[in-house]
Amino acid sequence: MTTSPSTPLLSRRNVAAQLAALALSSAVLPLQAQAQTPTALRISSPALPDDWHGKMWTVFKEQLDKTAPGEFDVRINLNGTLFKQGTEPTAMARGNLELATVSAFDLAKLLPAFSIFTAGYILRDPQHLQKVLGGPIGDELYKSVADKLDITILSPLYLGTRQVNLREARSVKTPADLKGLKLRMPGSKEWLFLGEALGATPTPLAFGEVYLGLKTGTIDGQDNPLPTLRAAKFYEVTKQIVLTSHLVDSLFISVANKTWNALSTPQKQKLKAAAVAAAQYNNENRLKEESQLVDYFKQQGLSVTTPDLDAFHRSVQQAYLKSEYAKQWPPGLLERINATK
Ligand code: KDO
Repeated sequence: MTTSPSTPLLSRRNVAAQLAALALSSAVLPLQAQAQTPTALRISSPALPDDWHGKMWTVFKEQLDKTAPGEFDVRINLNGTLFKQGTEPTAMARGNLELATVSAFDLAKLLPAFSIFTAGYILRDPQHLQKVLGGPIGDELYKSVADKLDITILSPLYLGTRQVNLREARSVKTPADLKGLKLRMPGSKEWLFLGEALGATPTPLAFGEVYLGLKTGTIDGQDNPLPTLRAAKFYEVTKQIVLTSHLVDSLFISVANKTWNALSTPQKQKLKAAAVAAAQYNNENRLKEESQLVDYFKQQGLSVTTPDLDAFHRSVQQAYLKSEYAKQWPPGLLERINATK
């Protein structure tokens, strides 16, 4: 058989071409595979769509769509439609949910050290919150959350400073003036204790039922930050806001470890950056709105009053320090929080 002199060259070219094609396909395949099966990120939150910590999830999604196109399938479920308020950490630990905002109250149920952030008048203001939860104290606590609860905290955020909001106006100077008042709180014992520490009769009710509760009078009041009063329209069914500023409240953007551990390092960085951007969007807007809302509520006909804040501080702090909660705070943690400037 005669072979053409060009055959070896051709076949060498063929082999080289095949090898190049192979290398290309193996480099491209994982990307194609990723593009075909984006990681599902279901978000569950009780936030209202018109509240900043509801809107921030769109910021999160848009940022991920830009930085990691086709890698994630972000689905935002607000109004507590996917999981009930407060059940998100368990759903994430069980692998039934990927992302949520969880509160210190939710975490305290499972990790008692966290109850320090459920106690009234510990965090002084939004800046203090940011320094404590965004610094070494936060990092240490997030590590135990990851180890014990199987969820990873991506970013803390400022939910706002909680104020007491009443259906009927009354004179409130000290906690004694709230005696017998049915103050709605979310339904866990940590929340109910806060209501009790304020001097009221705490009444558990889910967030979604508060408007009607205020309208019909099954509750006499509720506590929430001013932007939430606006977004949930509680000002339509209440007559007074008492500026107790009893809790500088936070939430934590969290991801299930099952999801987190399956991500590549660049994906983890992108997810965290998107959470930080979302939190920042929430914080900036919430702070700005908080500073404007007193005037707005007055225009809506509500009376906005300031009680004897020293009396509230003293009474609430004593209630916590005497409680079972304080016994579970790691030694020195309160002092470190107080010393954070
Ligand atoms: C509420 O039910 O009062 C509360 O403010 C508690 C928070 O921890 C958080 O769940 C919040 O509701 C929801 O995100 C709705 O704003």
